[in-house]
Amino acid sequence: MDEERRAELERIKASYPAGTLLDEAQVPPYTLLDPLICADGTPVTEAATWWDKRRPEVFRLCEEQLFGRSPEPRAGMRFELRSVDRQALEGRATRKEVRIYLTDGDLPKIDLLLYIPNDVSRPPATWVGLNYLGNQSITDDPGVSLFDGWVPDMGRFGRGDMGIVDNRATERSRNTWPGSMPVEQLLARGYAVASACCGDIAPDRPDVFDHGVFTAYLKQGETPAPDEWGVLAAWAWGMCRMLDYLVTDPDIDPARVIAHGTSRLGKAAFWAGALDTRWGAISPNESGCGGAALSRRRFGETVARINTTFPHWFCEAFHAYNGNEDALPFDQHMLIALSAPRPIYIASAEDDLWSDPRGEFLGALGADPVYRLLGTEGLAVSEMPAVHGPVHSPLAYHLRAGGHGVNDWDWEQFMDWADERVG
Ligand code: GTR
Repeated sequence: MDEERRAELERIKASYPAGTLLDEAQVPPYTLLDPLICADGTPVTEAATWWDKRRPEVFRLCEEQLFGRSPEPRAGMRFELRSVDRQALEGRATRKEVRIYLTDGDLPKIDLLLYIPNDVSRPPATWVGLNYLGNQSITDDPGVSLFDGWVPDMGRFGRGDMGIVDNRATERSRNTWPGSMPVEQLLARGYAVASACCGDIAPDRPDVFDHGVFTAYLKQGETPAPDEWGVLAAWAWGMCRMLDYLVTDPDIDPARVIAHGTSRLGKAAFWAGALDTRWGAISPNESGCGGAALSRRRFGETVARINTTFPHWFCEAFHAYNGNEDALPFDQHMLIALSAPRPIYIASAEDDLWSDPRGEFLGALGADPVYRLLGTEGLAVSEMPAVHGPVHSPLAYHLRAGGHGVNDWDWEQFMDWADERVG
């Protein structure tokens, strides 16, 4: 490592809170639970035992002690096609706006934006990902409705230029966050794209339980029980309601719908994939703590840190493991295994130490035996690959240069892999 890079890494490390474990040599010894041993000690040697016995156990652990249980959709849930333009984006795509009513009333709802490429010979695969600032923020298409709900004040993040005023999206917020779901690139590669604002499902703030989907299930002032859903589970659940619509739309292929998300939305994408096996593939990028990164390593963001900074994200039961990772009856490789045998792409960035890139790789590696048991090639490597050396097996992994986020290089990899693995 040259001097310049060493200094850069030191700068990155210094930017994290004091006391954060950022040195591989200091990772404490830990024992990784075997995903293929049942709670009663029975080893899982056949796919049927995974499906009938072990997967339900692992699912329940992650459900009751990590994300929290979510309810069945309400009777009365329905879809309203609010607009269709078959010549959107200069004729390149069909644009639909669909409102998903989650009860028989007007609220709560999710406004789904869908683009389908026009020049395709069969119904395409679809990438689904939430956005932060409203559907208008991912495209310059003036036909997209402005989001009408609460969004984070970007000024607080030094981004007063993103068109958010008093926590509302204005016209100036159009196309201010295009990278999160790169509509044009995905369409150009023959994919459909669906998105909705995560804040439409549940605004990312501690008083969230009085807002969004929670209002259909909780009374004002009530909070979920310790094993019931937090915000990440609500986002995942909302993605599944988007899928409920998508599988009814004849313009896309219902068997090839991919759950994508970066960071907190990557954690949600994981849980969406676990909740609902109709997702054809899962793409969690830099999902870190509570996502792909093994909690027992305590590297970067820890369980205590995430539960303190974002007390509304996971279920309350998860807070019992603050500073007590070895007591967890699961680790994140088991969350990853809930997607098996469906293709999954776990991606990290070299300088995103907060997300623990090595812990994310080890999470993927820990899920590999389940993928193999279910008859796939799993993860094609057992050593962490070099920067920009993507591994596009069914259980895929890459490490990108640079920091936290998602960029064009990431998306090129995701699409190359999906071309091959999702068809
Ligand atoms: C961080 C959080 C991470 C990750 C990230 C993001 O502040 O600690 O777990 O979710 O936010 O979503 O960008």
